[in-house]
Amino acid sequence: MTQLTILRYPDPRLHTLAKPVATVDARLRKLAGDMFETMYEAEGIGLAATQVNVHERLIVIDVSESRDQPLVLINPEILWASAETRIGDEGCLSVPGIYDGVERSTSVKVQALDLDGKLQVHAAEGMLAVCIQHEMDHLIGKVFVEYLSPLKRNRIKTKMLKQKKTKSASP
Ligand code: GNR
Ligand code: NI
Repeated sequence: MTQLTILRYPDPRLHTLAKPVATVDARLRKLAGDMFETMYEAEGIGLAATQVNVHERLIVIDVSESRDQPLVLINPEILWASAETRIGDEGCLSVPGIYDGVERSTSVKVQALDLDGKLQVHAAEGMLAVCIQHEMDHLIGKVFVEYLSPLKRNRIKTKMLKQKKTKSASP
């Protein structure tokens, strides 16, 4: 297993459009395993391949308290999203320390391949529905701060760039 490096906003690579996964093979299973290790270590509830600089449609998720309900979504597509929405605070491993409200559908139906290459349909609500929508945005190069006002987004950008400077300057 290998810890992967998570790209930090405003890294332009976070805005890359991911390509569909061509084949579900050993390489992909290894990548999914490494993404779970990286996500659990960072105490996140989801991670999109985009965030580890792999531009393929692959997401790993675990929204359970007990951290023992891993879910892999390969080539995910939203089949249905509820008209009912809710504004909830979101965070992102690529934008550490920032939390703000984002409006999302409260429930979604999504189809995706699993690690056996089988097509599965998932009905999701609550935190899982939010997480799926957040991760699928990453695959199209979208970070949640893009839903915030330009003023907030620019403040976040400046804060992140300052943190980066301090980090590279520290001994
Ligand atoms: O760990 C995460 N928590 C979270 C909280 C609210 C809404 C979305 C998320 S996803 C985030 C992990 C992450 O950045 N995934 O891309
Ligand atoms: Ni994120």
